[in-house]
Amino acid sequence: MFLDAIAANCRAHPQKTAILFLGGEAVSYAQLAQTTNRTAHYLRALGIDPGDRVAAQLPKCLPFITLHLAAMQIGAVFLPLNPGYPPAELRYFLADAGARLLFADRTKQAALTEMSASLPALQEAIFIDADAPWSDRVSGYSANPVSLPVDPDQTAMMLYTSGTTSRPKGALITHGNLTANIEALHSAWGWRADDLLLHALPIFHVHGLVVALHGALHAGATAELLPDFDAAAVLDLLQSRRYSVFMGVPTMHRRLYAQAAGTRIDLSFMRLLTSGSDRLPDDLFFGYQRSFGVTLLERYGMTETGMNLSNPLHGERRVGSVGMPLPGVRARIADPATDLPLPDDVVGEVQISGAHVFAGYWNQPEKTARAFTEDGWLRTGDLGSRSRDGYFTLKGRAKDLIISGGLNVYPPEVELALMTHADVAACAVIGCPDAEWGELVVAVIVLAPGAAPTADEIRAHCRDRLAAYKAPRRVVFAAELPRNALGKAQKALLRGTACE
Ligand code: MLC
Repeated sequence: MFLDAIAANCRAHPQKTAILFLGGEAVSYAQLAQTTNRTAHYLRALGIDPGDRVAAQLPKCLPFITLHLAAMQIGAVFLPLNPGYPPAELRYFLADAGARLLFADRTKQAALTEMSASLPALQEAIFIDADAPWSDRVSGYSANPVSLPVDPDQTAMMLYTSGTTSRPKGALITHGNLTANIEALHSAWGWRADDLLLHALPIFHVHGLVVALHGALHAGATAELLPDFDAAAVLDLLQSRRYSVFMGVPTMHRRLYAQAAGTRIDLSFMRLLTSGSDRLPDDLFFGYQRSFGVTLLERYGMTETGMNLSNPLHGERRVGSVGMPLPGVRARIADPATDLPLPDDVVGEVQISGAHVFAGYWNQPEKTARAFTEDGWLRTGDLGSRSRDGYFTLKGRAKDLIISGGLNVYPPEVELALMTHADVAACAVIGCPDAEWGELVVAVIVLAPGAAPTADEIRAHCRDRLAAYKAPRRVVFAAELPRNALGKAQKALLRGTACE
């Protein structure tokens, strides 16, 4: 399993750097193993049993990583949470998951203490100073692994994804899922022990955690972590430290390309530059070839599955395509109405099966059942087609979803927040195309009679209730919303009028 691979790397080269926090501490494989083991004992001493949910709303730091690995070691369920969630959103995740522990940044203590005390399942909220040495906190515990057998079917992580019609749901990712994913990526992308990864992604999503960080640790490679993405810093580092691997979302690649400003910067020494979490625009694919002398490798995944499809490491990386199924992954294009497979070159729903596909949604048997076809394939909600030679191309979404900067935003969630504003009589949230962000969240609002709030007031209202990336970038006031016979807002029409 994935954890066994890390343990083997610790034995094979204990002194090698596993993780370097750029501008901060270096952590060897031996230190990572020891700190993880001590943290596992610490969690046990706090009363954490297999299956208990351990939540972390922390920046990119060693405590986050060791809590993640330690929770998995003892069969607990790790629940990573975006530090940008305001208390109202955080409360929902903790309550829904029935989290027993929350680890949060010390700076959040005042804002979260009262909320966490109101959650009956939450035994304790532990506030930590992410910069203080984590080893101090766990130094009193044994450095040997906790010997609790962990089964591949046990849940390792719970990752919240929003829904088109409901509040966010916790996707249950098992140890077997993680292992299947990482082994597939290891062979498809040729991960090597001498790889050097520049990690500039958030660490609480599949992309940054499972694809990038797990990938490096599983290979026994070194991951160098930046706390945030900054295009100038990343471009300098890629050249000066000669990384072999970098992974990003299209918005990051757009900024790196803009940073190069048309000059030729040779990155051809890099082994692997990937793009994912949103579709890669063609001009960026070609722009990278011209500016950096590299061909981006585009791949396709989702929270519920990790990675599904990828362009090849060797062979044709096809512009506009997300490639072919990874080893162990089965992918098909099916008619979304009947779930019957469609011929090549016909657009239908992308459906996936394999050992990497999640176990279901936490406490949501009906939603889990709806996510799968009768013959067990996962309905991704993404539309696409497959070429005769096996390359998949995404063509849109069957679901009402906006992707902005590689983050999924579900319009109904934003609409719910907007409707709690007294001045909003009706609203529809749409995604408008944007060169940098892919799409921007735009709210079209019909005001209550006599109301005259400013767009900034509306945005501030959303930001109090939702993470900043979900808040509308633009607010358009309208006299009415175009509606269909069923009374539903016609978003396709709105996109035509409200997106400039
Ligand atoms: C930040 N903002 C966003 C945003 N990110 N708004 C919309 N969409 C986003 N993705 C907000 C900020 O809060 C800020 O608001 C304003 O936009 C400008 O911020 P910024 O400083 O320019 O943004 P930055 O912090 O640089 O973030 C941009 C980014 C980041 C691209 C680096 O969004 C990012 O790291 N994206 C990657 C997301 C990711 O990892 N996705 C993987 C999901 S897993 P204000 O109001 O304060 O000015 C998955 C599966 C798979 O999808 O296949 O990978």
